Amino acid sequence: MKIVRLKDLIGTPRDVQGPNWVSRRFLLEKDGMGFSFHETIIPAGAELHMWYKHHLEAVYCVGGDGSIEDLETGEMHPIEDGTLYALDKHDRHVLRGGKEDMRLVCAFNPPVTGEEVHDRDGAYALVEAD
Ligand code: 9YT
Repeated sequence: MKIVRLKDLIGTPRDVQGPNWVSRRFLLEKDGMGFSFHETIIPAGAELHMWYKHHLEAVYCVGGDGSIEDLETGEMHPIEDGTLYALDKHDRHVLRGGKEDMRLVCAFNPPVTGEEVHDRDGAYALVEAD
């Protein structure tokens, strides 16, 4: 059994920051679970264009607010505590922070290795994932 505490990830290579996001990677490919598991914070008012071409991702909001725009359909969906979105079609999307920082819990299949550069990982504006 593994026990992972957020406070022990801060400042380690599992604590990754971009201009519009912070992500703490609780579980990576090398942890052998078959998925990776992250907590991502999207600051209030931030905007991220993302496209995970080779990963499926489920994201569950546990705090704050924001929205997701589905770039395939043009639909906009509000996100708040208790909302999950699943990118089951490798959906291109725009994630926007709302009035408060948005706190998201994310799982990736296949798991993120931690070696991806952020644009390859789809987490940088307007850059395709690998
Ligand atoms: C919200 C979201 O897509 N989070 C993904 C995790 C992040 N891209 C990471 O850990 O690199």
